[in-house]
Amino acid sequence: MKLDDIIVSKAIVEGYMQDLLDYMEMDVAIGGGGPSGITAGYYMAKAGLKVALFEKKLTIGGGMWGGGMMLNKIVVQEEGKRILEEMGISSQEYQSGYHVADSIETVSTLLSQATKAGLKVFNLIEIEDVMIKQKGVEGLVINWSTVGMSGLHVDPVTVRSKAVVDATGHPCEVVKVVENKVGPELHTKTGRIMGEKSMWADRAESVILENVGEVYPGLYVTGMAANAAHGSPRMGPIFGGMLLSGEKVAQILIEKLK
Ligand code: 48H
Repeated sequence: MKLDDIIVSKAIVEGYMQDLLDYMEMDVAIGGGGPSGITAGYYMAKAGLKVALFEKKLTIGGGMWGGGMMLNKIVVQEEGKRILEEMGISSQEYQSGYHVADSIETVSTLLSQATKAGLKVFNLIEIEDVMIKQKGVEGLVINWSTVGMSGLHVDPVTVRSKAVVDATGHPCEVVKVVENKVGPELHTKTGRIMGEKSMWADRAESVILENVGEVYPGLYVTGMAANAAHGSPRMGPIFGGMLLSGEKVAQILIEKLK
């Protein structure tokens, strides 16, 4: 077969633009491609919602690739083992209730399952703002990550969604944007981002599911962003809460939107 370079280029440009146009309007837009965002996307896509995930980095997987201190293993407690099994991720029981999995297998399998279920992933795109109208948050304002990195003054574009999920981890970037715009109106105890507290895995993992939910009309939190918004501790390299909180936000939105 004789190859035409221009056909290769056209295939990429047309294919990408079709996807982007298709996702100008969707049910749920997820910000951040760590374990909680991918898991949320998996369950929502599986339930038939139209859902896209926007990740500012080249790679998807957030803080999971490096396990604990670059030792690429993660621990999942008993409650989260069910999700590892559903995804087809292998793990070994280290001590009763502590399951160890390979972080590379976990990220790659989660992502594979989520995209096969119908989650659309856009990498290299940064969320720089949200669209707030009468109903609350009604979409995301996005730009190429490289625009922000290079400090270029280039205006973003906007995508519409019925709900937005902040899965940006420790910095809870989307909630931060909303707090900056609306002031102390968040559905937290103080109306503001309360900030993550110091390491306490047991407490962090037991409160995370209570923290998952709507923090402003149309804006939901999951994963580490949920604990950061509500002032709960961090948990280190135990990932059951990330998987379970992704599932929980998906359950809330499936019930609301289906
Ligand atoms: C687009 C963005 C933006 C933006 C950030 O940090 P993550 O892995 O998030 P979680 O909550 O799924 O998982 C947290 C976990 O990895 C972790 O850090 C744990 C358990 N820590 C405990 C501890 O004690 O340290 O992923 C968030 C993703 C990243 O890939 C970011 O690049 C991305 O969000 N992101 N994407 N637009 N503005 N901001």
